[in-house]
Amino acid sequence: MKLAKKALFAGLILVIAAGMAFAGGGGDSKGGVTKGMDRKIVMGYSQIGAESEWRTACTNSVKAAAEEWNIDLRFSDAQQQQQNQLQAIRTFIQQKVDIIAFTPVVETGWEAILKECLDAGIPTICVDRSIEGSDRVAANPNDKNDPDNWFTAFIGSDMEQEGNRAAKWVIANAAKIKPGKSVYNIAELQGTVGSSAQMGRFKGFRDTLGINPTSALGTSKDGKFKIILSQTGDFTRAQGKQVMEAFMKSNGNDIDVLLAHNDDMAIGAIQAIQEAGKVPGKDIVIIGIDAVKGAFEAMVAGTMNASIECNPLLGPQVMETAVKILNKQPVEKWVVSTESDYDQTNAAAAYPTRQY
Ligand code: GYE
Repeated sequence: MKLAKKALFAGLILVIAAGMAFAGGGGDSKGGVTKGMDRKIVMGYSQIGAESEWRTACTNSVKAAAEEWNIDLRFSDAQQQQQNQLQAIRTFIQQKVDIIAFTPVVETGWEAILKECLDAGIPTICVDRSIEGSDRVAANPNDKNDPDNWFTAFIGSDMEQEGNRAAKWVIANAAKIKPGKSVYNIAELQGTVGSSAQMGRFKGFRDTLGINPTSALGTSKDGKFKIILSQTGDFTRAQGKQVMEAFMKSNGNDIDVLLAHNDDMAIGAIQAIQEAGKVPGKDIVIIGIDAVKGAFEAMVAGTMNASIECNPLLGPQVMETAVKILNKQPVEKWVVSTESDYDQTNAAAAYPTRQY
């Protein structure tokens, strides 16, 4: 710990010195240039899109941090399409940017483009969602075929743990809200299929409940929890509502608990539940993930029960890591976000301090 602090301190001095050099020895610029560079760092950033409140907060954080760090940001919105991300990254390579940051919409399909980045000598940072190898350091740093070398750092949450936390909350609270049931039937709205956020939350939720993590539907070993419906709503409010409408039509009287892989889908589902004549937060216990403002409003209003925080304010860490990488300073392979859980017992108190 002491050592880590020292390293951080030394890093900060270097970063400050670099910033001062760029600002002509004065000002409070935070970085933006590296040793031996007489211009701003140029960062290409491939964002997924604007599918949720969380994503908007993440984008705003990245843009604000780039300004604060005096980094020239080339921002590209892929509108949910991996193809657009690949194209954007290829353009960044052609433009010879100094560093590339990207949020992979899904986990797979990155090998070729990341090898192109390696060949061009452009380091990459994976933000928010991960790809294979995000928590491992390669045995041989020069082996291009080892996925552990395909990007330099990953900055984001532990999605599996978020699934664990959601399940823990259900185990501790479902019976308080709907007492006297021998089995709690669960419906699930999954995120974008194949994304690390969807896969991690799917597995973590089942693991903690004691349900087979390799299948969508199933019953816990103790027989108390049963996932009876599970479908993707692609992380959007509109699709969350649409899928929940179908769930209400087929099983409206059977659902006790809803897990939504993000708050936007939970908020869409709340509407569908109300339109089907049920009381969200009472007839159906609702848990979302993200802890965006919309979820706090719903928790305070009583229509949503809990939200597991996932921190989107990753911009400052992305910029700090980029400057370190370009200064050839050591960085963590995975910078894990720290997060909290919220429900109706603490939502009102926390709401005024929420930044997103
Ligand atoms: O939970 C969801 C978003 O990847 C963690 O993507 C992110 C997820 C987030 O659209 O709201």
